[in-house]
Amino acid sequence: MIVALAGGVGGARLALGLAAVLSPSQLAIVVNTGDDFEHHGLHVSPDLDTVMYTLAGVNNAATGWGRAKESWNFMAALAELGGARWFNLGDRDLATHVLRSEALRAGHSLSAIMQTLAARLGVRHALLPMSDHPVRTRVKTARGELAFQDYFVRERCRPRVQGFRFAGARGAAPPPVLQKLMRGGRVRGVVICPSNPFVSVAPILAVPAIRAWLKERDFPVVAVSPIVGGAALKGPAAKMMRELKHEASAAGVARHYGRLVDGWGIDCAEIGRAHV
Ligand code: FO1
Repeated sequence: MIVALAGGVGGARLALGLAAVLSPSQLAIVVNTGDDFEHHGLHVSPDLDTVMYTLAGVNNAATGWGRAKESWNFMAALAELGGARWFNLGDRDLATHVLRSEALRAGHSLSAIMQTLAARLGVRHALLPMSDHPVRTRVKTARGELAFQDYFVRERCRPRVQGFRFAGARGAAPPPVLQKLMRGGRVRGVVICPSNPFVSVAPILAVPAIRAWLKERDFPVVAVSPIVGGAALKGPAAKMMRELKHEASAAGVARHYGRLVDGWGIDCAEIGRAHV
């Protein structure tokens, strides 16, 4: 069994590639939930939904989030009534948030809900939140601490970052299915997908049992660099690296992960740039 650790778009793309060559009994995907937040009374799980929609083949490739063939009547009606417009919820995507919020309120776990929703979209691989407990990425900036979506969407990643905090991580446990996998001795390797090291992968590694499991591992960890030619595949990873005084290169990412990673997949464009 291979376990992939994934965040947003970059993670979803590699997860799709792995799912094309590994069967559901050979691959499980652990997804970041640090970006999750409550919006209009709905529980939004951006990275889980991006991976789910991508594996189901219904993702919106143009935006990198939400669903394909989307319409925006809800947002238009929201604007008409004076609702907040900074976070766009498509009409099709809205169904996911409504059903997930309803099920969470009924006491179901996030992992059980995602298993049901993913199965209904025809996804057969295990899509596992890093925890059923809430973990929220908080972005420390020169303008104070921001909730992740406020930084990423409302402020469009403009504030200079000074660091991150993962509220709730200390008390968070992996979901039961993942705990069983971690104890089962069937894992032959972990792949860290080309996701943002700071806000997509770090929250997963902040779950104590996951970090300890990787530290005491008896299997290899391979990572794919999210930085190609000094830029991120998508999103603010390179900007964050520069603001945190890391070299925005595959070598800089490798130094960031240190001994947690045994082997790297990097783009040839990076070889000339890597100051190892
Ligand atoms: N990102 C944006 O930049 N603008 C949006 O309006 C937006 C809406 C949105 C709705 C649902 C969803 O699952 C994701 C959405 N995202 C949007 C992306 C989201 O902020 C990011 O996917 C992650 O949180 C970072 O990977």
